Amino acid sequence: MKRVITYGTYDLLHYGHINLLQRARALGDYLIVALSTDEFNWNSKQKKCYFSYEKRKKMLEALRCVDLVIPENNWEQKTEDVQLYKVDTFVMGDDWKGKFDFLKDQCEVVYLPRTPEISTTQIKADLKS
Ligand code: C2G
Repeated sequence: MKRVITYGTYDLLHYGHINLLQRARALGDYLIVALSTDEFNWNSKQKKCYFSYEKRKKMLEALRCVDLVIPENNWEQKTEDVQLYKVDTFVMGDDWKGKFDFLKDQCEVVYLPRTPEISTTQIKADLKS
């Protein structure tokens, strides 16, 4: 079984996220999503989530392409996660291109093109206008 992992906040889940998750899942047989906790988002990513971790987790778990959701508590856990979950492929959108190449000695590292026209920032801006 080929195991894939990806990381993110996934707040205001939108079709750009879904595109990424479906492509990530298609690279293997089992997709793990390491979901940024509220604390990690606030303390390390300066992101205030609209939906709590539990609500974001529930939405991701409802997706057919997602097999497991685990917490992302810090930037440093990726190496351990890849070992612990026996990950074959690490996937991120290409806005992160190159940032996680240090994992290449543990697993395949794949950066997928982002869905260009959609972002949570854009959604919030559109709702204000
Ligand atoms: N994404 C995408 N297309 C978009 C928006 C996002 O493909 N229009 C991808 C991102 O590239 C990322 C994933 O969807 O791979 C989740 O995006 P975010 O929730 O914004 O995640 P981010 O804040 O980048 O956190 O340790 C890594 C971080 O947790 C990544």
